[in-house]
Amino acid sequence: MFPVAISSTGLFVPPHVITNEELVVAFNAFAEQENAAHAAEIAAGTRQPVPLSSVEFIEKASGIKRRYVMEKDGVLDPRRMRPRFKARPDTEISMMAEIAVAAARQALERAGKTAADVDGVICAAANMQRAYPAMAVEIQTALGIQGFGFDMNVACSSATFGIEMAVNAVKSGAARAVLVVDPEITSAHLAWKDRDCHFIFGDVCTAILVERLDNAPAGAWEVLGTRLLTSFSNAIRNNAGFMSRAEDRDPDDRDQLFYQEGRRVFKEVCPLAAQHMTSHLADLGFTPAQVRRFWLHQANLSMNQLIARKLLGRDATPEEAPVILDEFANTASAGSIIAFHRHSADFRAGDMGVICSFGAGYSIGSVVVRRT
Ligand code: CO8
Repeated sequence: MFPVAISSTGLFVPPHVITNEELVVAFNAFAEQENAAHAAEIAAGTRQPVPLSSVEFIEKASGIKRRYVMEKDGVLDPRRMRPRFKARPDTEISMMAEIAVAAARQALERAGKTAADVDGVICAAANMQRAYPAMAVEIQTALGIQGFGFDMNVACSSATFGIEMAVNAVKSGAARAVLVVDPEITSAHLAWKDRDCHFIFGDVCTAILVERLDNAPAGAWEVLGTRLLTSFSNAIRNNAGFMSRAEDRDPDDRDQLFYQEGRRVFKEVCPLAAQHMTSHLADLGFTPAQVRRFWLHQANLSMNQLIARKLLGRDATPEEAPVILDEFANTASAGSIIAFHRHSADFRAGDMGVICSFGAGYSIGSVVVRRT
């Protein structure tokens, strides 16, 4: 068995920003347009009006202030309310692969490595843009990596679950190094017309290079342990899939996009995530108090504050549980990795931290790392 490290991370930030103000103006224009079109039914009481959204609610309920997206005009067009992507011919790199290659190149460069040092690519994300060929194979080939690639989806926990797969491959000697990439184009499966969730998500891509510790650069992050947990729940779902066509479903049917019971998720997932990290740390011989930083999944600010309080028995400082969702919103599996990418340079050798994701499934994944 080989000791394993996270050598580096990479981050692709999409070209467009949507502020809460812009988002709410577009949503409210859509709501007013819908309500005007159905004024008679609303007056007759046979239809509920679309309620208005507000910047104050979004910031207070979630902590989100803006999000990055691959395309914003379609999202902000009240007659459309979804991104406008141009279909690419099969001869062109696909969008998910393109942003994954950008994040992966940055991770390789930061570790001083090239494609020749890597044996595999795992594309781990909450949704894949096609059934096959696997996104990972396209990304692997575009990067010039010899070896293997495969896709996996555990929603918001895809990245941490992907890290565990990569760690196992490197630990066993099956691969010298594996790149985990998390291209999250959440804007294409978010229900922008639903006031309860239209503000939640943003697009991004992260990459993580997992290597044998003896090959990793100075300052790499030794992986002390990984732990995964799943427990089935209908509280966060998206029913779109290859059977939708056979079911004569409309792509706009509400259940063909992200939907959730947000309050229930909040109540059920917070204790699970705190318990998961506490028991994972205990089995490695540590307590939460010995951890310098928790890079938590970024879904909701109060959720992270509550989890950190359950872990530490007091409020966490911004240094102990850094927040990036104000800038990025919820980026599904990429959130905890962005937090790690942005807030880890100040660690000294020997400092310990935990990357933890939680989300649909339910799924929880934790990765305990120590700076070398
Ligand atoms: N503007 C104004 N008012 C609003 C709005 C709005 N936009 N939305 C709701 N309200 C109103 C409601 O109607 C309600 O009114 P009333 O009290 O009169 O009924 C009131 O505000 C309160 O509503 P909620 O109870 O719903 O509000 P919460 O305080 O619970 O906040 C949140 C809602 C922010 C959604 C919160 O519940 C939350 O963040 N929960 C956790 C969610 C979470 O972590 N989900 C994880 C999902 S991510 C994942 O696993 C990956 C999925 C794959 C990615 C999908 C990409 C698209």
